[in-house]
Amino acid sequence: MVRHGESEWNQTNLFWGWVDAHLSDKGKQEAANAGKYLKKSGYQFDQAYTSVLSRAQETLCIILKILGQRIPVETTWRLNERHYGALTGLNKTETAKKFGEEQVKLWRRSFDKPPPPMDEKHPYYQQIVCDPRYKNGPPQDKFPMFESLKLTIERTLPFWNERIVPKVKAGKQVIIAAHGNSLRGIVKHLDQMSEEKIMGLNLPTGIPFVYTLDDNMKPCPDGSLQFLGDPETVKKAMEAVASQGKAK
Ligand code: DG2
Repeated sequence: MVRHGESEWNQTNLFWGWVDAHLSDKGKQEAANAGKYLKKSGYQFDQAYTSVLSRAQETLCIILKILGQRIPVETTWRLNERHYGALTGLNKTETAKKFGEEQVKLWRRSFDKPPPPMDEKHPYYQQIVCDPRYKNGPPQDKFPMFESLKLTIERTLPFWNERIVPKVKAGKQVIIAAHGNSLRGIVKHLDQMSEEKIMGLNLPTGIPFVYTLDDNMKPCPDGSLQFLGDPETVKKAMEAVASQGKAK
């Protein structure tokens, strides 16, 4: 699995959610580094999965190009970033100054406390709701206006169980290029992490992590959340993501 490389909005520290964004130059470089690391480690994949958002698709495309692989790619809104509701488009530091770091941490990392909903007057409402990439779902009457991690997991897991699990059980190697919070949801599920523990997990951009699963789709010993990268670099990248919500 890999969280997409830095996007233009990660760069400017905005809540991004379902707004589409492209990779920044740094993000393209991160994706290329991820591809090189995977190649050096000997990875080859049979099937790829990604969200309907450009930053995840561009990351996958760069990685597969470096691996020299053309494989089936399935895209789904169910792997999208969580919907950040009314926070979408706001600067994370400014939001922490206005509402306090604790509140922003709860909005970003709590399991079930959602951000305030996006209403029809929100500057990104039309762009998201009318985007043709959502013509195959979610259904209009269930179109989210906000999502907590809990709600994100509830719409990601059906795809995991119905589309990804059968491939893995058939012995296929799969790669998932998605987002900080849709991937945190999958990690929480696989590692049966508590609500408290998942609060402390910040996934860095563009650093792949590997799960090796047994026949019951449980992580094998040492088969859980193995980052492909120098541990010090991974640690710093995780801390940098956590500190995006500081009021500094
Ligand atoms: C970020 C995650 O999503 O933000 O929507 O702002 O993975 O698509 O860049 P991504 C966003 P945090 O939950 O880390 O604040």
